[in-house]
Amino acid sequence: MRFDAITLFPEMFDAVLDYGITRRALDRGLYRFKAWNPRDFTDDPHRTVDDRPYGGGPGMLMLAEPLDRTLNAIQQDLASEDLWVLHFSPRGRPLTHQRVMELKDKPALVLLCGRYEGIDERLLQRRVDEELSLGDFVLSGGELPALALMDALIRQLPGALNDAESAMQDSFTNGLIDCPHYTRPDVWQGMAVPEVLKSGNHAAIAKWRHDESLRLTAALRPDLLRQPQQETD
Ligand code: 9D3
Repeated sequence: MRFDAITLFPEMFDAVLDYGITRRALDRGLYRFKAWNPRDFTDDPHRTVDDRPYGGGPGMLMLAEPLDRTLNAIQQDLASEDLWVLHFSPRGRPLTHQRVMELKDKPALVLLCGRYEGIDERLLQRRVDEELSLGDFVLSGGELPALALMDALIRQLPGALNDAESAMQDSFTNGLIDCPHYTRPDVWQGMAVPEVLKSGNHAAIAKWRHDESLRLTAALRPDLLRQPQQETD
């Protein structure tokens, strides 16, 4: 799988790709990543990527032309491969686990990250396949949402997780909130670990964990109980 990010801040992507599971997956050759800076596709001395909005108002917009040229360069770089262009935007559809699992089947994702007040609408109309949001709160740009999608997607690629990580993931993506977890010591600041977890009775432990998942889901996310259970893949 291949990711190409269009961003004014390419270094932001190091924050995820240099560490942990996402780094290990890169080392294992499970995906490729390239960041493209639209500033490199300008031809004026100031390397201008933004301008003021027609009609007035605060803030600046990203120019269509440098982004169009960047997309053309990516298209050339990929040769025949089919591009799917994602634009991260507050107006997009909120990202879900289900959509992450579907996007896994795309061979090449382009992650278009806006800054300032956004992007000239004509570029979006001409080049974007899908708009995604991370939720109803305001960020400063599309880079963090793009990184969130990459992280969510890369950990689903075959071979990205170790056996233990995979087993854990399988039992916990069932649409319920995870049960509580405990490690040593046995008693910490007067609080003991639930006895059943030390009983060695695996059936009792499994039942306790499931009951706790249901209890926490009902208390914290009752909305999850009213929709069909989510599948892992
Ligand atoms: C004043 C109107 N705002 C639109 C709701 C302007 C505006 C806010 C935030 C314009 C751009 C941005 C930058 N945000 C993103 O690029 C973004 C985002 C977000 O802010 N929240 C949740 N998901 C996303 S995905 C991209």
